[in-house]
Amino acid sequence: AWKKFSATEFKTKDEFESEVVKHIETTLARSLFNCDEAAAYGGVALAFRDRLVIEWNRTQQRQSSADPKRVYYLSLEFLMGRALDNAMLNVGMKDVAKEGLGELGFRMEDVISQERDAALGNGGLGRLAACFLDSLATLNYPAWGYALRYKYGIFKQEIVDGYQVEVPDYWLDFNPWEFPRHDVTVDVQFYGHVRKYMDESGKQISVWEDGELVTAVAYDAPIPGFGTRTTNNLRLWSSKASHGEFDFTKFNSGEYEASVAEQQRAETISAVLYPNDSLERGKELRLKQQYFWCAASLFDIVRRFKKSRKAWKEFPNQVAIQLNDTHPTLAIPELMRILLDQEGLEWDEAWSIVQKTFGYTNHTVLPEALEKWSVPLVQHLLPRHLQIIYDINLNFMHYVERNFPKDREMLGRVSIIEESTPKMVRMAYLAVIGSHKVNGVAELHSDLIKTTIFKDFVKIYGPDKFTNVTNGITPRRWLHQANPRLSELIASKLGGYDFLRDLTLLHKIEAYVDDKEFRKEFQEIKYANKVRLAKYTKEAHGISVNPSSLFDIQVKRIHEYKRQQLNIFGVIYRYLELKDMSPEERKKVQPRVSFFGGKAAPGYWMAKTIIHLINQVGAVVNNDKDIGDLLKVVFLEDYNVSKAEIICPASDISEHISTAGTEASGTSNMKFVLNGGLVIGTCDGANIEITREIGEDNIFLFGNLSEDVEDLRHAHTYSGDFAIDPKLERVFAVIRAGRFGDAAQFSALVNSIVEHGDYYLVSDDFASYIDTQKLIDAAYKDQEAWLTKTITSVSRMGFFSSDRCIDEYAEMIWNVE
Ligand code: 26Y
Repeated sequence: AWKKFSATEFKTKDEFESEVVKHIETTLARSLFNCDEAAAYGGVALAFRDRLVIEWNRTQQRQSSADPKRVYYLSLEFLMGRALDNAMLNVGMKDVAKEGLGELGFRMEDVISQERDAALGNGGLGRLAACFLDSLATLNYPAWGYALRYKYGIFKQEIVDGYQVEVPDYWLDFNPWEFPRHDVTVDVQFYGHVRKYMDESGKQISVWEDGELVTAVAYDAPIPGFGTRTTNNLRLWSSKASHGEFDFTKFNSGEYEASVAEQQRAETISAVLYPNDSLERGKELRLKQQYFWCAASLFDIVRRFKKSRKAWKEFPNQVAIQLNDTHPTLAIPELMRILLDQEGLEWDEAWSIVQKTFGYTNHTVLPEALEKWSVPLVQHLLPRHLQIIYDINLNFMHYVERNFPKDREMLGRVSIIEESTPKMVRMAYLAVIGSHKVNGVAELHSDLIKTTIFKDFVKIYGPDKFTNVTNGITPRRWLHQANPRLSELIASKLGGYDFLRDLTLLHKIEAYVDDKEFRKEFQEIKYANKVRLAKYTKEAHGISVNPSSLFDIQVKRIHEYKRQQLNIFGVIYRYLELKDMSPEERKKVQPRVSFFGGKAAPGYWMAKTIIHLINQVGAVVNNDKDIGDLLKVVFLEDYNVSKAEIICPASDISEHISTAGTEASGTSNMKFVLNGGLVIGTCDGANIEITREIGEDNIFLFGNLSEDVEDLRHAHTYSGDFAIDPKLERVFAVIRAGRFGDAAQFSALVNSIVEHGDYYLVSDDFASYIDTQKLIDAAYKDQEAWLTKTITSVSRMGFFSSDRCIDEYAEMIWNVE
C-alpha cells in the first residue's frame, strides 16, 4: 500500500492497537470490556486524528512563515460526508488499521459506518465545495474554507406511507474532527444606525453605532491532502451571545429567563442549515447568517493580513476570496466598510482592492434561485452596508451612463437596486460588479449566463470578465474510497496510484479494453458493487432486487427541472407495456431496477408529490406477480454523501435528464461514469463535455436542445394546438384512473403539464426518452459491447477531476501557485 510520509505516530498494527485502546480507555473513558462499535470508531478516529493534527500544525506554521497568497473559499455549504475513511486513505495507514481492528474484533466497514455524515449542505454546490477542499490540500495550495457550524445539518429524510417526513439532523454529539478555538472570536454587529460627521480635515466619517453584538467562535477541522503533508483548515463559525454565558446585569437583577432567552436568540443564528436549494425566500434569519459568517470570516482574513504589516495595496496579492454563489456577497460591502470606516482608505483605492480580491461563481440561471434582499430589511439589519451598496451602485450607474449614453433602459436593467415594491438588492449583480472574474460551472452554463442573466454586464465589462471552469470531483473519495476494487485494478495496470493525483493517466487503461483478464475483473467489480447495493436495498427497505438486472439510478435533489417526474412516468409506461405482453414476450425483456433517491425542500409541494408518486408506483409494481423481477422501483431513503459512495459504483445507467439549459453542470454524472456506469441524459450542463470526452457512442443522449426551449414554451402557451404526447397521455390516464392510489393526490403534478404549459418540457421529450430507454435495453443485451463502452468511458474521464478544476481557478482567477 501507498504510504504518505514517514510516520510520526503509530507505524505498526501493534502501535495502532495500543493507540486505539489508549483513546478508548482514557479519552473516551470507556471500559474495553464493553467496547461497542461506536467506541471502536471513537478510538480509531482519535488515533488518526492525532496523526492529522501534527501535519496540520506544521502546515499552518509553514504557511505563517512563508506568508504566501492564500485562497479563501467562502461557502455557506460544505457537504463533507464522513471523515475517517478519507483520513485513513490520505494518511495512508488504512491497511495497518484494518489488521489492527481485526485483532481487536471489529470489521473496518462496521467501524467506518458508525460515523455520522457532516451534512452541512443541500446538494451539488455543497459537495463541490467539499471536493474543492480535498483538491486544494492535495495540490498544496494554501487555502481555507469558511462556513457556519450549523447545529443541525440538512434534515434526515424518512419515508412514511410514501411521503417524505423531515427529521432534524443533530450531528454534533460526538465529533472528533472539530477543534473549538475559544480564543478565536469575533464580535459581529447587527441593527443600530449610522452617524455621519466631518473630521477636522473635512473628510466624511461614518460610524455604525448601537444595535446588538453576537459573538462568532471558530471551530476548525483539518483537511488532509492525498499524497502530501499539506493539511489545510476548514473554519466554521458558531454563534453565541456576546457577554459570555449570561447577560450578568439581567442575571443579577433577577431576569434570569430573559438572559437565557437572549443567549438562545444569539445561538439561533448558526442553528440550522436552510434546506432550500432553489427557491429563495428572503428570510431575515438567513440574511443574519450570511452577514454573521461574512463579517467573522473577513475580520479573520484581515487580521491575518495585518500581521504581515504590508501596505493595503498588497491585499489582493495576499488574499483571493472566492464567493460560492451569491450567498457570501455581503463580503463585498463588508470589506469596503472595513477599508473605508476602520482603515481610513479613500473610496477608489478601497474599491480597487475589493474588485481585485473577489471572484464569483454562479451556479444557476433559474430566476427563482437568484438571491434578492429587500431594501427595508437590509436597512434595518445592516444600515451601513446598505449605504455602501447604494454608493457602489451610484458609481456603477455613472460608469454605465458615460459608456452607454444612448441606452437609457440599460440603467434600470443593470442597477443593483430593483425598482419594485419593496425595492430589492440584486445580489448577483452586486457580486458581478464587486468581482474581477465571474465563472459558470460548465461550458453551456457559462455561455448561457453571458446571453441571459448577465448579458448587459458582458457589454459593460467586455467578455473577458466572464469565464468557464467546468466542475470536477475528487477521485480520492469518488473512486479510491467509494470503489476500492476498481481503484486497485486500475493501479495494478498503471503500476501504482499516481492516477489519483493525475487523473488524466486513466487514459492508459484504454489499452486494456480488449484484455480478457482485465475485462473479466472489471465486470466482476461492477457486479460486486451491484450486489452491495442490492444488499443495502434489502436491509434498508425490505425490497429484493436481482443484481443481474439493469440498475438504473437517479439520485439528486428532487426538482421539477431535474425531471424525476419524466423518469417515473417512463417507469409507468414500461409497466403498462409489460402488462400488455404475453408471458412469452416477457421472457425476452431486459429486467430492470429503477432506483430513485433525493430530498425535497420541505416547502416544495410538487417535489414532495413526485416522491409520493414514485413510492406509490413502487408499491404497485413491486407486488405485481405478472412482473416479478422484470421491473422493480426503489426509493432510497435519505440520500446523502455516504450513501452516494455505495450507490455511484453500482449503476449500469444513471439519469441526468434535466430540461436542456437548466442544470448548470451536475456532478453526479461524473461520479457514475468514473465508476463504470453509462449515462442517459439531455444535452445539458456537463453532460455535453462528458460526451465530448468519452465519445457520443458511449452515452445515451435524448431530448430537445437548450436553444429550442424558449420557442417550445412559447408554443405551449400561445399556439393553441399544444397536444400531450400520446404515450404520456396513456400514463396520465392510468394515474387518473387511480391505479397508483387516489388520483387527486397527483392532479397538480399532471396538470402542471396538461394545463399549465409544461414548463419543463416533459411531454416534448417523452417519446425521445422512451425510445432511448429502449435503445439502452437493447444495448445492455450485448454485454461485451456494453463493457467496452464502460471501460472506454472510465479511461476518458480524466478531465473531470476537481484537481484540474482547482488548477484552472488558481491560474485564471486567483493567481496563486
Ligand atoms: C438561495 C438559496 C435558496 C440557494 C441555496 C442553495 C440556492 C441554491 C443552492 C444550491 C444550488 C446548487 O446546489 N446548485 C448546483 O451546483 C452544482 C455545483 O456547481 C451544479 O453541478 C448543479 O448543476 C447546480 O444545480
